Amino acid sequence: MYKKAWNLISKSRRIVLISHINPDGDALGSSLSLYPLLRDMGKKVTVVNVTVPLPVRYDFLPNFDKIKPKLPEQFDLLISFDCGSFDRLGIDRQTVPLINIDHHITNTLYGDINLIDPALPSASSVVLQLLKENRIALRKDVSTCIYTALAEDTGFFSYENVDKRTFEIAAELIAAKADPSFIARQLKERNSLAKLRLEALTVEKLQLINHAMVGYAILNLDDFHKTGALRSDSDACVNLIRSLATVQLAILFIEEPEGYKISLRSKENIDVAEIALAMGGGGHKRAAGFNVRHRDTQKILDDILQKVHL
Ligand SMILES: [Mn+2]
Repeated sequence: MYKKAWNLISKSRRIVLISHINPDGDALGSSLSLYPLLRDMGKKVTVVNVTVPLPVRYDFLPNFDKIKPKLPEQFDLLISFDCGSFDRLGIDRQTVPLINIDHHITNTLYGDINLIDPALPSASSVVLQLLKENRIALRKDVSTCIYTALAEDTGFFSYENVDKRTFEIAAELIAAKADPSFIARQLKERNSLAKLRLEALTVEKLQLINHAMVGYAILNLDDFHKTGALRSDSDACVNLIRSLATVQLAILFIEEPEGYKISLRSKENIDVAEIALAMGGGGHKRAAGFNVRHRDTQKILDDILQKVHL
């Protein structure tokens, strides 16, 4: 499959690299990682993410400023990154071939070629595998993007998806000039005051139920206006809820114009991917999410709790 994918890439002239809406470090890192390589192969490459504005915390990634919010007029190959289902790309169906590069266990295999490996800790690790299988040499701009995506998706090498192989991948990337300390500083020590205020508000609004094993908070549109925080800042908020000692399941309701986005995080005993999938979303065992198109938060909470055995 990796050979077949690279053959298709080699044959294509105008390539679009696209990642999921409300992108995280893996989405942007993995899509940007191929940009300089394909461009230097003489391809016309466009990196697309339909989210505006993009989370600025990733602005240190090489070629971040090249990301466009819209598809170009013409292209002959689409490659998607870190995206479990086609609708999360935020674009219409296309007639050109699609290579789907991902590691979500819930991936719907919507590509013509699907490079999916749920055993890998990041979509960027699947990209690395693609490069290795095809003997493409790493370089600093590429390894920086792949490492950033890996660090973000493993909670800086702390989640359950971390194993010996994760560190071997990291070591390869560091050997190819990715700078762990530089990347960690960019991601961890450039918080906005707005984000810290949103975190404070989350703690203020935190509700604990089921013997404090479930923690949830509801962030309204007004909370984002009031603090000036971006939607992407809410990832840190749901992780903050999970960080409480008693919490096994963290739920964050993020209000949207037509309903809520629900972010789920868990510790060792609860599979939130299963819950999210049952609610029409997807994700990983310990981090997943879904969307609802109504505002009955009590019903959403009941639906979630019904699927959990505490
Ligand atoms: Mn990912």
